[in-house]
Amino acid sequence: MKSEIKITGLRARSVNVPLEYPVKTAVGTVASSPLVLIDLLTDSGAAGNAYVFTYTPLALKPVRNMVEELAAVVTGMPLAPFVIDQALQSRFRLIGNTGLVRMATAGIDMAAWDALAKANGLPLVELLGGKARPLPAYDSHSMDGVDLGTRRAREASGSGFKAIKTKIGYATLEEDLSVIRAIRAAVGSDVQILVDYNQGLTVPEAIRRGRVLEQEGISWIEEPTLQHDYAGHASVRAALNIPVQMGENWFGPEEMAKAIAAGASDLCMPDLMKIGGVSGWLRGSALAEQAGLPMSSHIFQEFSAHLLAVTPTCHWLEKMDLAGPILEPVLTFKDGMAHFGQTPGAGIVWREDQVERFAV
Ligand code: SMN
Ligand code: MG
Repeated sequence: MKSEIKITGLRARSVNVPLEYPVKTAVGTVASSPLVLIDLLTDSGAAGNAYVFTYTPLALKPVRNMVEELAAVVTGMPLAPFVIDQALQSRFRLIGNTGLVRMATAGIDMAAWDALAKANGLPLVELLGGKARPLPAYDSHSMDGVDLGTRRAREASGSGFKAIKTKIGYATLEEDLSVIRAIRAAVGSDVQILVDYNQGLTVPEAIRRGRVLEQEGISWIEEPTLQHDYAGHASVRAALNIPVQMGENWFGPEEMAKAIAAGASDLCMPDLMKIGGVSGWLRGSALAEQAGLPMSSHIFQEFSAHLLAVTPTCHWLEKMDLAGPILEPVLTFKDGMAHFGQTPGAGIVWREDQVERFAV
């Protein structure tokens, strides 16, 4: 491993990428994909590429500015992700390495690991000690209603996906059921249906609706109540026979550890950015292993494929393409499996003409 490599610079650009389908949730809609693109430059010639997703264009500038502010901190440091992570963690001890700060530091962590893999001529999965292999992926849809929901589900199962996720939390339980039953009729009994409430229900309402969903053959119920209410999730989990899923909103392994201690869920799905990048994910995967929690990914499908392949309790990869228009198609899907690992790094290759087109 080439340890004498130095970081020579850091560039951040912001884009707002159109989505084929807006991400409609019970608590709001993501109409486009605001991304901060990070390039970490090194004296080896290898550059680390990564993006962070800011959920709303309102957060694009602050996150980009934070990344740019950190350029002065990391320039001159060795290309050693652990060293960089420790330096950034200690620098933000007082303010708290959470929220937009964590999003920026996680993006730098991803870019550092990508650069290190490239400098060693390895796919990220191999730098981490693993081997690329096809991974089971589910196609992640939105609060699409009956017509679009069944159309997307039929297309996904027709292209080989063995699981699809739909977002629910409509005004009434009856609407939830009508969408689930229409999708079930469209995909048959061999495709798993996952549902995501995106924190939209109170604990009593989540238990009320969950008890009815138990008859529908649902494979997981995601974020049924407020994401920070670990005790509330544990109450829903105790009341239902459907596995409770959560994790996309854990900022750092520290929040994951608290949720696990509270018995909040049967499954977990950290978000690569919020959990703290590759470094945060690796720590989280150890927590999941010790707790016996199957671990899935949340968006960030390109890096997440490499990380799931070295996650002891590897479960599902979420296919939700938030950066496709600005990336070369390195990660591919066939028969419900994600295929990756043919190029050095995590496989983030900008389509510069499209980056320019969607620059903000
Ligand atoms: C989700 C919410 C917001 C943006 C992207 C994805 C969702 C999921 O909670 O689990 O995919
Ligand atoms: Mg979710």
